[in-house]
Amino acid sequence: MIANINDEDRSRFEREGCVLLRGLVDREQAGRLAAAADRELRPYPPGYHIVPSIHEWNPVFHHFVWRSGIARAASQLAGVDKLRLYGADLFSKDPGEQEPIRWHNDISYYPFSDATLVSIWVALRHVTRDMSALCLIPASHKWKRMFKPHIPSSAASVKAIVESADFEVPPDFADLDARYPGAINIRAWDMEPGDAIAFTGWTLHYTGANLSKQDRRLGYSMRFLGDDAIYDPRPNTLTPAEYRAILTPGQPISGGWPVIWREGGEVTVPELMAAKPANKYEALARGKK
Ligand SMILES: O=C(O)CCC(=O)C(=O)O
Repeated sequence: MIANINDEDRSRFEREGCVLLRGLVDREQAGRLAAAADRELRPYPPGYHIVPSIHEWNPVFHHFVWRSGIARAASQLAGVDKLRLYGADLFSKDPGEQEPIRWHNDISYYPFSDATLVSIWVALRHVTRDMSALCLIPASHKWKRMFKPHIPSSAASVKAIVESADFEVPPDFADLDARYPGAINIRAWDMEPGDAIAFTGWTLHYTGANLSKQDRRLGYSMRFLGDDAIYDPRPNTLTPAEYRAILTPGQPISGGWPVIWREGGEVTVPELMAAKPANKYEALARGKK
C-alpha cells in the first residue's frame, strides 16, 4: 500500500525541491523489497553498489514499480496526469563503507535541458545520518544550475562519459556543515523502512559513509519523468540508441521511456525478463573489497 500525498507534502516539494514522506510504503512491502535486494546482492563483495533496472528482472521490484501505486504518488507530487519511468536504481552501502556519492543533481546527466522529474528514494531498512542517509539542499532546485555529475562506479566507460561534463563542481556542503555547524541548511532524516524522500531532478543531494558496524544501508530510487521534458542530447548523457532515433533535440519527448502513469487510463506493463541480462547492467555495480 502506498500512502496518500497531501497538500502540505505537495507545497513542500514545490518550495524546497524535496520532501520527507513518512510511511509512504508499508513496512511489509519495504521488508519484501529489502529481502529481494539482499538476495540480488549476494554475489557482490562488500562495498557500495548501484544496481540499475533491477525491476526489469526481479519480480518483487517489478511489482512494486509497476503495480504498487508509487507512480501515482509521484504524479500527485508533481501535479501532472502522465508520467514516464526514466529508470530505477537500487543503492546499497555495506557496513563500514566510506565511499560517498558526491553532491550532484540528476538532471546534469540526464538528456534533458528541463523536465518535470520526480525521484522517490525509499528506505528499505532503518537509516540514520551516520548510516549514509540521503542529504539534500532545500530549494537548490530553484537555482536551475547543472553541476558536474558523479557516479561512484568502477565502470570507466560510464564515468568517462558522464563525469567529463563541463559543469561546475558543487561545494562540499557536508564538509562545510562539519566545519561551520548551523551555517549550511542540509536536510537529512533518520528513516524507518518504507519512509521515502521525494526530490526533483534539480535538487542537490549526497550520501556519506555508512558508519554502522553491522547494518547494510539500502535505498531504492525511482525516477519519474513528465512529458514536458525537453530532449537535449548533450555528449555527457546516456540515452539508449533506439530512443535517440525517435527523439527530436529541443522538443518535448514523445516516446522512448515507457508511460507508467496516466490519470484515469491504462498503461502497458512491460513483461518481467526471465533472468537478469548477462553483463548488461554489471557496469554500474562495484565492489571494492
Ligand atoms: O542512495 C545513495 O547512495 C545515492 C542516491 C542518489 O544519488 C539518488 O537516488 O539519486
